[in-house]
Amino acid sequence: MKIGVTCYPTYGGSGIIATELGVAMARLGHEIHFISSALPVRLPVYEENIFFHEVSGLPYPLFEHPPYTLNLANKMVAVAREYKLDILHVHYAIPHSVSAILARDILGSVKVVTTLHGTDILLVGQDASYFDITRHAIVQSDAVTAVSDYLAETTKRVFSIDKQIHVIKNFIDTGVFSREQCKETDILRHGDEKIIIHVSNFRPVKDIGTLVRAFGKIRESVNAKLVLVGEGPELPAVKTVIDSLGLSKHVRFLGSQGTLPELLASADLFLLSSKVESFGLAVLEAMAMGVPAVSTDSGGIREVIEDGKTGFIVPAGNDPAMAKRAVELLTDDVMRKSFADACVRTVRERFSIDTAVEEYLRVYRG
Ligand code: GMT
Repeated sequence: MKIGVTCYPTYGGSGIIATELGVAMARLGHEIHFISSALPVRLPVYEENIFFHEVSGLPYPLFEHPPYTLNLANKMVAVAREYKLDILHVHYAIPHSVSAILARDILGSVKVVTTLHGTDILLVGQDASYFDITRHAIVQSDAVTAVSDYLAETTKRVFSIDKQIHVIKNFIDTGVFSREQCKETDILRHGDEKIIIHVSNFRPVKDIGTLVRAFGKIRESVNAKLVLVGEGPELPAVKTVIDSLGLSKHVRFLGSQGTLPELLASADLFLLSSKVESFGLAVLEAMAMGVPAVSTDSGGIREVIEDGKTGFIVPAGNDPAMAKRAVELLTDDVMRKSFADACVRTVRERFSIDTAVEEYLRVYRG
């Protein structure tokens, strides 16, 4: 098949899923055209069957807000015509799905598949300023997928939609995320300290304040270091909280990193404190590396973590509960090893990339 893929190119789970899915399909012989504002961060554009088309628009003084959605639709039309695309697969309802529907109106033939990821539904799409356009995008897509049951059910309820939403859970390429693939598995540790890691795009929804306060409580009984990976708007505020709690010398900020498997492999525990999370791909990546998580009970996280077996789930905003579970795991080597083994097994059995690719291809053909 010939497939156009649109995603946010920067760090973030939806772009990662779009990229890994596209690459896996290209390796099966499908022709994959990424149509995006920049090269997606993990895209090996040199590989066979992978193409990248950058969206750009004419700057014009009258355009106080450049109409990217229109430039994207226009690029989708051009690429679909030139390469005879069968499918436009867009990750995120807003604005990618709207652009794809407009492109389909112009082209008349291409099929639009929309994958819902998270805040396009859980936060932004529900705002009055986006509600009707988001609903329209979902209803008008030829097929819609969601990354968790929670997200599919929430979408149907919030937007009063009875259309089928195919749930295809996020997945892991264990050819990349496995300890066997790592050259180093202890690059973060000094001495006998425990390593706690968090990876995100540091937005308000991640509630990092709760995570940092939990870390402060963990340090009352465990010699631990917190490693924060990623970048985002909340980082300055996070640094202020860390300073005010006197934790600065126990926290490392690594920014966005390409060596994620190695970093995860050096951690003992992953912490996630989100207020809402449709899935929590970062937790699944940690699990693939044998790192259990303590996470808040935020939406789809129960579809990823089995409480008491592959991690612990605590109420959102509750730093004492998060700290208590973290200390349990960090101080009990036998428990941590058994959770770690269960994590790796679960990822291989329930979140394989091969199964996900088959499911997406079935939706394309549907
Ligand atoms: O919507 C977002 O918050 C951004 C998005 C992203 O690109 O990282 O995250 C969402 O999609 C991921 C991949 O499907 C999920 O793992 C995240 O849980 C989801 N984020 C939220 O629901 C907050």
